[in-house]
Amino acid sequence: MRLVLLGPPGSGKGTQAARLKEYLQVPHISTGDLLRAEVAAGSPLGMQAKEVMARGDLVSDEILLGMLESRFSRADTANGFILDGYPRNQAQADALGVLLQKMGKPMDYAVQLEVPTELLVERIAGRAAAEGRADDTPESVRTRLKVYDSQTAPVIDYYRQHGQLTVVNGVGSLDEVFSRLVEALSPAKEVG
Ligand code: B4P
Repeated sequence: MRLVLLGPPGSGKGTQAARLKEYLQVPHISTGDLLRAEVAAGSPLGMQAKEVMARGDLVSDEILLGMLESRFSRADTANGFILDGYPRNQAQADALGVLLQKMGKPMDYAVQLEVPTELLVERIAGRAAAEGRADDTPESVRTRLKVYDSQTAPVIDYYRQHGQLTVVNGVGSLDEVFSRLVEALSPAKEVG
């Protein structure tokens, strides 16, 4: 199954994708994780991305598309993938459409995790205390939420207009949200 997980920062995309990957037996591709790995490795790409990410802004579309093409070329994506964190703007949504069409592998599902803003802020503050991620500072979180509203929310409307969107309530325990996702995806899992 080829699944795109959408939702604001803190909505649980990364958290749920880690569980869904076991359930669906397909790899979890997080553009945030790919970028953080580049930063940790100190690669030229990572050096370019580091500041942008810490501020909470989006890394360039060109870098993201190159990273994604290279990840999709790996054999483990043959039976599908869970894409988490991409697309984040309309240009990325268009690029993803073209890329999947070129590969002859259309997307099966775009799932939006819906969570109210107050709860997002609370969850990210919890992670900041536990993990100290460089972009979980209050200032960066404000920027990330603004960027989401202005650039990523329109992508959700785009998938809705194309009849490709499934909305899942992301409020509740990790198990509750996971059960809702499994239920929402079950017709697609049956047809493979
Ligand atoms: P991401 O890594 O995608 O970061 P994120 O949006 O915060 O989501 P994440 O998946 O990590 O968190 P989750 O909601 O699971 O992006 C980071 C940065 O990378 C971006 O700002 C940007 O700079 C760059 N980037 C990434 N993709 C890009 C792209 N396509 N284009 C350009 N730039 C890009 O979880 C958050 C917290 O909530 C966790 O602590 C978790 O434990 C908690 N939580 C989750 N579910 C919960 C629940 N049900 N109850 C309680 N807590 C819960």
